[in-house]
Amino acid sequence: MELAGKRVLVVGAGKSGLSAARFLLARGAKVTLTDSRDAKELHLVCDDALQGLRLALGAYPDVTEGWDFVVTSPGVPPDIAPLAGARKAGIPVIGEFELATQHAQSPVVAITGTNGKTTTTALCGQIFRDAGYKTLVAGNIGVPLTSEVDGFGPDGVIVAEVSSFQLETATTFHPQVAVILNITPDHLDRHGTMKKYVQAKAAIFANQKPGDWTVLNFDEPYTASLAGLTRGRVIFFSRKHNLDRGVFVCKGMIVFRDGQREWELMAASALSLPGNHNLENALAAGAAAWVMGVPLESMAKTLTSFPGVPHRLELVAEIGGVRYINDSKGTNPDASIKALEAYAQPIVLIAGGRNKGNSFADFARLIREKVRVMIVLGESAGEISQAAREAGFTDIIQAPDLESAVRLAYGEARLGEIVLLSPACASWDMFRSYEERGDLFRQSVLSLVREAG
Ligand code: UMA
Repeated sequence: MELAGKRVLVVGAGKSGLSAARFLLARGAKVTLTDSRDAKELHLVCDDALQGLRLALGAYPDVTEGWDFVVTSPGVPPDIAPLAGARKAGIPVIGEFELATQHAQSPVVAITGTNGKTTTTALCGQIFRDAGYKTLVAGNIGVPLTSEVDGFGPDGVIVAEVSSFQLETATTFHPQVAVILNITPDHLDRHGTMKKYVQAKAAIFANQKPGDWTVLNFDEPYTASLAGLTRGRVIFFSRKHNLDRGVFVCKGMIVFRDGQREWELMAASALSLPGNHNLENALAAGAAAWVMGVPLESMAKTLTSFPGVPHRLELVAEIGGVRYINDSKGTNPDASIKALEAYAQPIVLIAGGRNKGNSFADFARLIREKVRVMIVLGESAGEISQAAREAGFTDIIQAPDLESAVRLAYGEARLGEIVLLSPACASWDMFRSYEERGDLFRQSVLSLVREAG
């Protein structure tokens, strides 16, 4: 799409909005950036790339006329009045991610799912890099695609983490490989129903053609059920079942089978990342890279050496025989269940934050099994404590903030145990992002390391 001279309203002055504004300005568009928050709250710093940007902060401008199209940020609900008004007035509304993909020249491997998308995206990107591909990793992983897509060219591969929010505002997005890792209840406060959430995820393959690939989790009912809806070629991955065609675990070995021949890649136990959920992430990343032609030998090397991503079961330190793990990216109960399941040792758990409309019942049952002491904080402290008590677990301490929670955990943890920050909730009640929460956990643990000498 030719952008020069186009009048564009960008909604949301976070990472995505600012990046979209820079991208559009560089192409000669006339850009206005709006946000419900005012300049003071936003602490906006305008760099050279934002020269010529008009601002409408603190309140949205009239969206019904004067715009060729609107670019919105993933965190802005698509049904808020200004966006609904623009659509009603016939003004196209697209997401920042959609804008970027309209200008992407290299094939896209897109990865979505309720949990594991960041790890799988980073791992898949590393598989391509190690195999010698020119690789761009971007999207929901924290790097808006508009900030990187310019000049990347047609001779590489783009590995994109895509959220349901980004998919909701994607209209023409067409990945050559679409991966859905799993779909369990999350973001129901935004999507309303599970049906709508599944629909948003399924949009990842809506524009695929028969030559494309759709990688789906065979073991997970919502995801497997989507196989009949894609026009792409389906390739399943499975941790539990042997497949005629796909990537799966058989007698402890990771196996690739193309319908006729099969290849044993490596022992599942040799993966560098812990836990069954990471095994699933590795199967999915492997399947995506395999259909794009990455040699299996190179893949095995990456899978045994990949160090993981920050805030996701990240080992911060070991103090006095206790390991401190930062899983701040555990922003829903399902993610935190996977974190608890990844360890055999007793756990001192730090949990709580903003509940995104989820039930804590299953999480609480696993807490009773795996956790020795739970330290709760944030808006949902009471709700999580109640769910735990109902499940028969009562060793609960309430902390006023994260630094105190880490100190309390330090006092409680015994030799050989794990102190795990896995909140099962979003960070937005106390922090700007899960990264900020995880960084503070890391700093608090590292100051204990210094004190311990
Ligand atoms: N805003 C409005 N009106 C609204 C709502 C928000 O003006 O009704 C404004 C806010 O005041 C704020 C801005 O919008 O200034 C924030 O936009 P945003 O929430 O889209 O945040 P970004 O900084 O652009 O970050 C987004 C993703 N955030 C969300 O989807 C909530 C980041 O994913 C992503 O890394 C980034 O784009 C780059 O692509 C984070 C996330 O939590 C990690 N994602 C969710 C998840 O993984 O579960 C989906």
